[in-house]
Amino acid sequence: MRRDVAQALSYALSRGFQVHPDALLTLEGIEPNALRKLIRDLVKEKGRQGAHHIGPADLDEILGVGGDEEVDAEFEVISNPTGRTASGEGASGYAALFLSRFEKLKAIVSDRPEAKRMRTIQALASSPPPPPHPRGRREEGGGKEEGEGRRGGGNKRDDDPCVCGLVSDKSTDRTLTRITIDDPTGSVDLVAYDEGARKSAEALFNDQFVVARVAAGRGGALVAREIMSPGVADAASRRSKTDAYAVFLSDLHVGSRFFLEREFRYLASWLSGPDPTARRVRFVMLGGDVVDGVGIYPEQDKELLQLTAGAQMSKLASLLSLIPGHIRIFVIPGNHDPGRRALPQPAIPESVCPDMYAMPNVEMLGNPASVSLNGVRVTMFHGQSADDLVKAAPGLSYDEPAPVMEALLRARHLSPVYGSQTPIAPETEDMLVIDEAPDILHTGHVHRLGFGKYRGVLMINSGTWQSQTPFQQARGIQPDAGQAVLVNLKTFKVLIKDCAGEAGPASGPV
Ligand code: D5M
Ligand code: FE
Ligand code: ZN
Repeated sequence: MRRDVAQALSYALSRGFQVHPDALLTLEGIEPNALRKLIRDLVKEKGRQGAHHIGPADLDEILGVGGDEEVDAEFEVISNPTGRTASGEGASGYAALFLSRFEKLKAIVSDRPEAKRMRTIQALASSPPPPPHPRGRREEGGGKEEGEGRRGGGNKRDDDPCVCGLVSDKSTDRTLTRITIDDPTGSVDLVAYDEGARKSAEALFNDQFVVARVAAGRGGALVAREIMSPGVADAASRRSKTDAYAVFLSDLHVGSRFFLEREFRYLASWLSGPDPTARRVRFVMLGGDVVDGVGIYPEQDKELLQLTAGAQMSKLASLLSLIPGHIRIFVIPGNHDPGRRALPQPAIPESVCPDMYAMPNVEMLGNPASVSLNGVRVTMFHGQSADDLVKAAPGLSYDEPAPVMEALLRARHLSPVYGSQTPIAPETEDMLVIDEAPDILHTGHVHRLGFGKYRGVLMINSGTWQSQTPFQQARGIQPDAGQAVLVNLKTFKVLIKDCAGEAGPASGPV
């Protein structure tokens, strides 16, 4: 217990008061300076009433807790895979998934300038662009770069045809990068020579959607002069009219011996307390791995306190019930949570957590899901695909989540790589395409805090509430644990509530 809380308690006890344990939790959330005055006022007031018991309701009354009335708390679920999953079978199922991916993304780029010059791969093969202008080649010095050779030749870049498709192969050597892209009409090999195109080609992920501006090269080759990922348009983000806050958390891993229960309780009591920011919090977003699960990795039971998924979920429900009821809590699953493992994941099923579904302020959603909070569009995704991206791109790492999130927004897909680590179900609709750019993208999974802005999208990777596990230690993963991320939905200012630091040193290992 914090020293000042212990002092406040002994002050109340010395005057013949009993203090309910839940009231103590609230006291833990009050700043030390305010606490002394508060306990004296309370003892005086209750003494006048002839009562000698201090409960949570007394504190709520004196603190005026219940949230500031003038802060809006409107929400709407915009997209949620629960009840919409309709997996196909085997190869034909995946063909339908990739067709859906292609069509959705082609529609997304249909308002871009390149769209006017878009051809199908079949049309490009049957009437390829004209060969490089001879004079241009001479000027380039022996035609060392076919694509660039046309520059001096008078052919305007605006005339180049474009194709789009999903990347099915990529290879790179000293002088060029080759990519193969597929659309429903066929497949084409493109080579990228010049620096800009090569850089873009090298940053592509397998199975991601891409647009290429092409020209004829030597010997019938097709040159990619420009390679464009769909990305998101640079738009002003939608904002809340009032100073409502959302708290972003993920990877609680309730059930694990390493779950930071004390720090989480500290956060819940802070949210219940008088702090002016806490009183404006209206939403809590849980980005998956809410429990540690069962049988997720070998010999996991040695690291568990609750040995069944049901017991872990009940424990989570009891902890979430410490968060005031006027705060709405959104929960999506991650790779540790009960339910389907392949993306998109429906919500954690009711059968394993009836008490979560019974809570009036909890919304159980699938992964990924998008919600509007006071008009601000938030896309939540656990972030499993970070494993694939970190493996595929030498420039990306587990330590820095923001560049990984940016790569997802550029690809306009939450899990572009098929057949690597992240399991993806053969849905007839690809629900992992980012149909509409969010104002906030929230991910977790890598257990690190990370923030960034990409074209007006606020990117938040929200760390963890689990201390370093033996697996993470072996991998050199240093988690950011017990840090709550708060966002003012009107200003988009980000605050970090360091619950690990403020809750004080742990009393000892569990
Ligand atoms: O992920 C916990 C941490 O471990 C997170 O930093 C990602 C990392 N992780 C998860 N799976 C792997 C594999 N297979 N290789 C390397 N790193 C991994 P969690 O989902 O909580 O177990
Ligand atoms: Fe996790
Ligand atoms: Zn995870």
